[in-house]
Amino acid sequence: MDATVRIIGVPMDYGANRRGVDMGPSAIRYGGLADELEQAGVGPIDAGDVRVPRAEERDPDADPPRRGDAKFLREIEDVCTRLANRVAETLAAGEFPLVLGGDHSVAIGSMNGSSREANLGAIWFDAHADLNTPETSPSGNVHGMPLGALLGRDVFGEMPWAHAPAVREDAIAYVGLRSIDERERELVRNSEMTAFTMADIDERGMTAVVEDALAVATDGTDGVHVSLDLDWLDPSAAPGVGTPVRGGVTYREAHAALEAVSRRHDRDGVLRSMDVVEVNPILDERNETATLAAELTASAFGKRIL
Ligand code: B3U
Ligand code: MN
Ligand code: MN
Repeated sequence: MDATVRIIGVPMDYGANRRGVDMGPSAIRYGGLADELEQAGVGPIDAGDVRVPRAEERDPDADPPRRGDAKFLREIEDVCTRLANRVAETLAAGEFPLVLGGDHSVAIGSMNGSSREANLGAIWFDAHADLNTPETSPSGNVHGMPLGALLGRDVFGEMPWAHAPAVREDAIAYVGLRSIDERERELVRNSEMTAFTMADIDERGMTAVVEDALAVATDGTDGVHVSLDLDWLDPSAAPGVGTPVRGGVTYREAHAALEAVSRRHDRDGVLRSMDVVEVNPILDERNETATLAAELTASAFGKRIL
């Protein structure tokens, strides 16, 4: 990575119904992110955190937190709008935006900002498909909806802060899916996105799958956003997440995946923005998930064993 990396923390847990992922940015910094990035040969600038109003500060007479069937959607709109501006400004200054979540709803802001001046592809490293909308969500939690929002599905089509028309549906590739809601299954099947599940990784190996995902995400786009949800990993390697799902990728497979991203970036500079989300230090064991998040980010940016 030759650009200066600008770290933008987003201590938000509204999309996960307030469960502790708001402490993710601190935990990832404490887990050694700056050191790791330096070992990758990257000069990071820590821009601090985007302000996330605490739920306790809300006007008690304001609308209830639910709007439709999406919890805290108004708060998420406010944070994501400001995050999108920060990401767009970072890119305009020739720097690389690295967004630390927070729950996965922050990707709505990162990708809106990153796609303002570019057609954007994406790689979605996640156990979940995150394609729900308020109409299909079983939980009402917006962290299960960021792709539904970005692609303007259902009510999100009328929300310009959420819908990002320059995010190219046919240039989004999932890697590592293994937990899809019943109604979401058809949505994924009928979408233009490419889905590589855990079964694909079992059969073909991580490196081949990620190289294919990169081919999808770079085809006809100006750059690639990498969205790394730590619940993509097996809970034995990353216990500190809100919704662990067993049968995930191993520690070594995860590094291999992000090293493949980095190799491709070295060849043709495809990476444009990244977020690292869903680290929950309350549920973690000795900050190991946050430390892994820092290490995997360094692998994506060029850290090598030798
Ligand atoms: N698909 C479920 C569960 C979920 C999605 N993302 C996370 N959990 N982290 C939902 O609530 O939409
Ligand atoms: Mn997710
Ligand atoms: Mn997930």
